[in-house]
Amino acid sequence: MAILPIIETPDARLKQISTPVETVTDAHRTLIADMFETMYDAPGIGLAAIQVGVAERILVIDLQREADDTPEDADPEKIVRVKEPRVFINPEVTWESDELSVYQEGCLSVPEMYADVQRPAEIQVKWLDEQGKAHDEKLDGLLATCLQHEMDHLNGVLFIDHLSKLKRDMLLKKLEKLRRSGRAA
Ligand code: GNR
Ligand code: NI
Repeated sequence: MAILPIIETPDARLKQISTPVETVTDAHRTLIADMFETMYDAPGIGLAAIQVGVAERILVIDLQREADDTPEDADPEKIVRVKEPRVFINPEVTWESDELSVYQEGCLSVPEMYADVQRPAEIQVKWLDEQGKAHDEKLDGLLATCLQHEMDHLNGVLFIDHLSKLKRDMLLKKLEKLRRSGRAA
């Protein structure tokens, strides 16, 4: 297993359209294991292969929600998170709700910037898992939001592309300033 470097905007690779996986191989499964390790380390709740430089339609998600029995005043270091790793290969949205939901999104490729994004609240999605097995499910909540964010990456789209040019340029300027002021890496 390995923690891979995460590509950040304005790297042109993030604009690439990723290609479908024809057959899921051991090499893909190794990449997926490395993607989980990279995502947990970041930390993040999702990661698309292109964010580690691989232009294939593969993404991983783990919402890592807090265990239901976590006390309100729990020490942040000790909060137990429920691990629920999910792999999506060649995901396709076949239906989306008219109802929208707004979520304050962030992205490991646009570090430390956050903005509200509106997306369909519910989606019907089909995909393959790491064994090549087909799935078809209706998803909602943060999982639907995160999956749409990740699927955007497969099409070269970042969450900031959903904002007005004014707002996007503002966030990119802020990020540039943060980098100049000596943000690590
Ligand atoms: O860690 C992440 N958090 C997040 C929050 C709201 C909506 C989407 C995301 S995905 C992001 C990790 C990432 O950049 N995935 O591509
Ligand atoms: Ni992202």
